[in-house]
Amino acid sequence: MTEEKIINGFPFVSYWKECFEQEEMLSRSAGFLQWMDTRRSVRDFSDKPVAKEVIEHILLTASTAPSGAHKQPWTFCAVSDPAIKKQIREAAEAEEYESYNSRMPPEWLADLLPLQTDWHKDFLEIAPWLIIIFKRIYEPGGNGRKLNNYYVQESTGIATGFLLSAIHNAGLAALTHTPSPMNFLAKILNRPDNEKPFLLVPVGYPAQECWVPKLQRKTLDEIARFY
Ligand code: IYR
Repeated sequence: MTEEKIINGFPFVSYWKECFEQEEMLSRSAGFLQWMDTRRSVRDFSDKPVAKEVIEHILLTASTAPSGAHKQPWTFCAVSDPAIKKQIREAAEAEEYESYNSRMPPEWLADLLPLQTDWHKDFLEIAPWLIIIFKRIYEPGGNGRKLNNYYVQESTGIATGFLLSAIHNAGLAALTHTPSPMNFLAKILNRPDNEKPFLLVPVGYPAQECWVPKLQRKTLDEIARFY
């Protein structure tokens, strides 16, 4: 049972968490690794609809992420309206066309070759949902006052990680898409000045025929140092 008490004038609740014996901990951590390792960034989506309630659960899961001073400095815009998706695709493709043809240096283009990406972004109209994550760089405090948020970039990044995990857990696929520059998203979605686009995540079922690059993840030796 949750207990409550006041510490220095502020409400606290007792925290209880199920703990596991060593053996179960090992098998759970290995199982989660195996499951998360099946997540891939997908560019070939099916247009099969996904229930709004599923998206609501995914967004609420993302919003369980920790954040600086618990300010939760994020807004998620979930778009299923075909007319808005079309607008987003057209604006994204216009930026991406410029990027691929004149803005990205040869080294960057060479790094992207194994992914076989280009400026065409059909998935922005095909995927049933586009989730656009905005970081809230401040909170409007009334009378033009701006209230602080903290570690906005880190907090929004963590929430996005939770979002991607929740999408994967639901059995859906996603892409972390970064059209650059992204300001057109704030305009199309009519977002206020305190919100800046962070990432565009198409969500849906993978297409019946869906290909992803054959990638290798770094080994533990390459990513970790134990002290
Ligand atoms: N934003 C472009 C280019 C791109 C950049 C990186 I770094 C990628 O990992 C993949 C793509 C695009 O989405 O095509």
